[in-house]
Amino acid sequence: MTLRLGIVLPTYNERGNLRTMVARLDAALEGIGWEVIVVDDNSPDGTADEGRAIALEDSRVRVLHRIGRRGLASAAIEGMCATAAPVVAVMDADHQHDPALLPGMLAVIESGEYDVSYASRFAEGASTEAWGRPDRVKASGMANAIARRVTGIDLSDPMSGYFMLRSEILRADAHRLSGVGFKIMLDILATVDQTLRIKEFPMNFAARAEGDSKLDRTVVFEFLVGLYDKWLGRIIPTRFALFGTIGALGVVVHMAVLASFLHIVGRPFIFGHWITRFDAGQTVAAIVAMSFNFVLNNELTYSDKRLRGLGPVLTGWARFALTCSVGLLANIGVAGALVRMGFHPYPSAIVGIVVGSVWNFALSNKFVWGKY
Ligand SMILES: Nc1nc2c(ncn2[C@@H]2O[C@H](COP(=O)(O)OP(=O)(O)O)[C@@H](O)[C@H]2O)c(=O)[nH]1
Ligand SMILES: [Mg+2]
Repeated sequence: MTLRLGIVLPTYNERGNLRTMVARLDAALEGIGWEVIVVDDNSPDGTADEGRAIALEDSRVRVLHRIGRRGLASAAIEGMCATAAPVVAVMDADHQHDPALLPGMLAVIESGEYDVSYASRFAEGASTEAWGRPDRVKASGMANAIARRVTGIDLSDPMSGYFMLRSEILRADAHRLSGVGFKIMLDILATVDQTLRIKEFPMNFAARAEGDSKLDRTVVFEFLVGLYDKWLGRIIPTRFALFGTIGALGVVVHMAVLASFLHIVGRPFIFGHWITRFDAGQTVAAIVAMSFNFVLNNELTYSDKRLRGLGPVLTGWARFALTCSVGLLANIGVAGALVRMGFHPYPSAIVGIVVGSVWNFALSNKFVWGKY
C-alpha cells in the first residue's frame, strides 16, 4: 500500500497506552497506507522498548528514541521530519484524541481543499465533558483567547495538540519553528508565511487512559514562554531572558534579606569575633539570593533538564555557587576597569552586571544543567 499518512506520537511515560493506541490507529485507518513514529524522550517507564516490541510485529511502527532531551514541541517537529509520508499528523498517545477523526482529516487535505486540518475541543459540536478537568478547560480557554489576540489566528482551539498538514509545508519552515514550550500547531501557524486553509473538526476530548499528564503544572508558564520566544526570542534567547529575569528577582530577594538583617537582627558574634551587621547581612543575603536563583532556574529555566533528588540538587547548587562567584569577580573586574578608564560608575556597573550574567548563564548552562 502506498504511504499516505505519517502519525507522530510524542511519548513520555506512555508504556501502558501504546499498544492499544496502535491497535486503534489500525482500526481507524483501514484501507489507508500509514506509519506511526513514536518519539520518546527516553521515558523511565520503558515506552521506547514497548514501541520497539510493537514494531517487531508491525513494521509500520517506528521509534525515534531521544537521549538527554525533553520537550513535546521538539519531539513533534523531529517526528514530523522523520516520515516520508506526504501528509503528517500529530496526536497524544494517551487516547485523549480519537483516531476515528483521522480519515476525515486526511480526506480534506488530500482533496486539496485544505492545507491543515485539526481537531478542536471548543468548536461547535465538540465536548470536553469526558475530560473531567473543568480547571484545564478554563485554562485552555484563557490561553486560546490570548493566543488569538497575539497571533491573530482565529480558530476555536489554536492550542490543540491534534492536527494534520501536508508535510512539505512543515519541512519548508521547520528551521524557523521555535520548538520550545509551545503548542506546536500554533507555532506552525504563526511561523508559516503563506496563508493556510484550515479545517476544524469538533472532537470529544477524552480523559487520558493511563498514566499522568505531563503538562498540568506548567501549561500556562510554557505558553507564556512560547509567546515570548515568538516575539523576542530571536533577539534575546528565551532561556537567557528567563535566567536574567530570575537574576533580577534575586537582587530583590538579596535586598530584602539584607534589610531585615540591618533592621531586626542584633550584632552577630561569629567565631569569636564581632562582625558588622552589614557584612553578616550581605553574606547571608548573597547565599539566600543565590539559592533562590538556583531553585527557580532549576524549576523554570531548566524545567526540561530539572535536577532531581538530594545528590544531584546539592551538586548542582554547589556548581551554581561556584559559577556565580566567578561571575561576580568578572562583574567587579569589568566594572572597575571601566571606571578606571574614566567611564561613569553607573553605566560601568550595568556593563559589569551584564558581563557577569552572561558568564553565569553560559557556565551554568553547561556545567550545572548541561551535559559535558
Ligand atoms: N517526547 C515527548 N513527549 C511528551 C513530552 N511531554 C509530553 N509528551 C507527550 O505528549 C502528549 C501530550 O502530553 P500530555 O501529558 O497528555 O498533556 P495534556 O494532554 O495536555 O495533559 C502525550 O502523548 C505525552 O506522552 C516530552 O517532553 N517529550
Ligand atoms: Mg494528553
